Amino acid sequence: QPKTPTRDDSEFRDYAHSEISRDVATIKYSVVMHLTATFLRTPASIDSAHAYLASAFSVRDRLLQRWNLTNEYHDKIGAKRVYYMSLEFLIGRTFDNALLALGLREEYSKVLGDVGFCLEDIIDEERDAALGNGGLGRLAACYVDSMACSNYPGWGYGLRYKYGMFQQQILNGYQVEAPDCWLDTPNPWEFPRPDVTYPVKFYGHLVRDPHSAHRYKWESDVVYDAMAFDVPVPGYGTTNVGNIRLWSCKTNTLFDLNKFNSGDYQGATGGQVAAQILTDVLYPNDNTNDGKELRLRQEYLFCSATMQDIMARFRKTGRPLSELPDLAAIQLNDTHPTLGVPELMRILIDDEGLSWDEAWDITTRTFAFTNHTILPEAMEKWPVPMLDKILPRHMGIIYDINLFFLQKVEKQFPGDRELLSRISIIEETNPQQVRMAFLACVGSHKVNGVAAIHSDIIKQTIFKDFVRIQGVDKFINKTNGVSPRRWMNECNPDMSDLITEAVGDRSWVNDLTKVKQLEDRIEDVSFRERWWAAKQKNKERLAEYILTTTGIKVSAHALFDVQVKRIHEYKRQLMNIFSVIYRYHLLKQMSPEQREREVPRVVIFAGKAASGYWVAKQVIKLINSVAEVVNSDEEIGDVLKVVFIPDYSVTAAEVIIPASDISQHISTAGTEASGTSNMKFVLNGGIILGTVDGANIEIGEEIGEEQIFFFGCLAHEVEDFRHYLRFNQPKPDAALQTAFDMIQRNTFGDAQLFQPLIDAIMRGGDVYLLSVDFPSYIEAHKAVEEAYRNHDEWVTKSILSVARMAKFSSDRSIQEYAEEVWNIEPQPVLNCGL
Ligand code: CGF
Repeated sequence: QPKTPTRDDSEFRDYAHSEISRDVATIKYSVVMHLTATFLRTPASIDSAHAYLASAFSVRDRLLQRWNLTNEYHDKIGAKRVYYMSLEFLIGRTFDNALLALGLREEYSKVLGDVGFCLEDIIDEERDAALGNGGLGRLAACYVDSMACSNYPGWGYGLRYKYGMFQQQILNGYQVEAPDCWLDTPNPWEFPRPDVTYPVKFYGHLVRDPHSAHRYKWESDVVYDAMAFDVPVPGYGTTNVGNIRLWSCKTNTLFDLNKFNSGDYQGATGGQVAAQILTDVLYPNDNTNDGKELRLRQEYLFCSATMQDIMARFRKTGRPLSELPDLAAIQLNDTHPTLGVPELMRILIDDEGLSWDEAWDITTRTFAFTNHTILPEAMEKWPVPMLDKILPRHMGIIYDINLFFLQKVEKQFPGDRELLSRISIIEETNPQQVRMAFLACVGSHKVNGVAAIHSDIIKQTIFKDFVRIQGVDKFINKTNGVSPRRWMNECNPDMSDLITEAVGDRSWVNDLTKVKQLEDRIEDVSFRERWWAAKQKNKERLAEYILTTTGIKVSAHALFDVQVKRIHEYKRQLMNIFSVIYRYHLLKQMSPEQREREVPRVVIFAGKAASGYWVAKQVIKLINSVAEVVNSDEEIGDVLKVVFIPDYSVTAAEVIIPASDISQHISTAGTEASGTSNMKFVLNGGIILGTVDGANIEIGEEIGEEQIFFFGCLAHEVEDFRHYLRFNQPKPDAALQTAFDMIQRNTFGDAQLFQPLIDAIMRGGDVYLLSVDFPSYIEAHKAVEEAYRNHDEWVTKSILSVARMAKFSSDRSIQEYAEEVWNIEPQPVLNCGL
């Protein structure tokens, strides 16, 4: 071994550890340097796109410096880290978030102003990082934000999709999907790591180790390289910077020079194309599992690279493998990363030479699993033949995991064959299927749901037998939360200033329990007026946004009634639009004087439908068809407007959510695991109209039932209603029947287009119970309207709600996970260097 010369690195260290000066002149210099040296701009060729890029790169310099410091420190002290494995991270924009975290917003505003740009316009140059479908991916982004802000050593792991969530266009009322080429322009918020690359095998065959019953050598020619990109996650008001490590399939090593030399140009690049496809696209399905082979390969590439990386970091510590769970906690965000379990087993047994029992003990002490849904269509299952072909070694490990598990259960409950077949990881269908939720459950030491009701439901349904077998303590609840940085401080500056005034400083951004102090201001007339003015300003901003995105002019003085989320039958946008139709009918019956007395309302929808989800797409079409008729009805004018905002995204949500008066979270009871937008709306002073479902329930408990409008049947009643409707024709009330009649009379265009939506209720068993909940839904709308007329009471509700929402900070969720699941501690790097 050649000896590395010892060098004095103290000077490098000093520079690396001392913060780049925060004064305006230094920032200006760094922006100008990036403009000229990174982007080759001359003063004449600077445009706002490059002003954004250069500013973002200069912010990134600071983040990366802190990134290094954070990781160097956590390595040095041997801190235990949590690894949050998620196939989705719905990050949105980073620039503004980073400026606020670093406390440099004013400085950058000045710098950009000095060179003729307005910070707000520059912020608008950034494209969303939309590497997620909806709640699950956004939750992951909030969680890594909270880890950084609360100084927990934690990383996210995910995939760097070349095409994120598709762009939604509305053409003739229909959703049309276009690719999201978000990496076409430089992405300042990632740092490529060619030095962090791992080979990932697929297919091939196994050679048994003659010395061990459990060890195999996996031989395969299909090997792809997964390369890391690090995405720094700014910590607000702390030096700590978190990280999301995203894997991308590297293609350059797959160029076949021999084929090229022999003239087979297509063949020469064939391997590259096959590899690249692996990390090209995010599957645009929320709450559905479509079982595509490419998706399985994506999942494995992700899991293998991640497990190899975690092991490489662990090996550097020199500690024995049995101590892996003392240094690493791995959280499975849904079942998508579950192949991490057999992959870690494979590494520990085949590469490290551990026995099965040693490996299993380490694995189950390391992993924990979050379930996000009980919808049957979302349950991930992989056909055994497919898994066996692509990952022969893993299929073998899964068989063994199942065998040992079933043997244990057989000992515990001798002779209960029914039980064995219910809990088997392998489902005995034709072909057999691997039930990923069961594999995740068996391979983890803790399993949690994402809201109290949901955690109870999973214990009574999919994991009922597992509770009996493994003990109830393994199954816990961790109610979701959202980041107050993005979902209050960043997206609602005026309301945030008022909270800061009430609290005395801005510390509530990292400690949401302080918003309680808003209650002291509840009688303060000037405060209340300014509170309402802030809401009004947000509504004007949204009215402007609606005008530019849809061409529809709405009055900011109307009640803003918002339902924005993925379009899904269980979320019941259809029930909402039926109620709009009914309202339209009522308005048409009224005299102009009567209409004058109505509360004017703008009903706002946004959300994407999975590209193959026909019903959801028809719902979008119906909403747009109703909008067209209502909005052009001069008799109706501003009393009712209907808007479908296209291309819902994190950035759109940041404009829409702060502007709501009421928001609708109206899933059939028991179907929405938690919801997180419900939290965001209330944290922005909006009121919920919702069912007794998901986190709505806990929000009601926290803020008081006077602050929330509940309606609809309860979760425990759902099965009885469904059973009844399987054998009996639904009986729509007069209001719902009116909506059906209007559609069927071609009021909103060709009735045939929408008949299947009505048929699903009238002939298809009304699975989502629209006919059951509609009467109480209409009553709840009336109650909302009455309450809104009493302006003073409404403002009180709005302030009280925010004041009592501390529980729904993702900081609280992360602290609970840290203490009860991961066993990790905050490790601030404040006194180390910077
Ligand atoms: O996860 C969801 C969301 N649609 O992504 N689930 N999944 N799968 C649930 O449906 C939401 O209720 C939940 O809030 C979210 C995050 O846990």
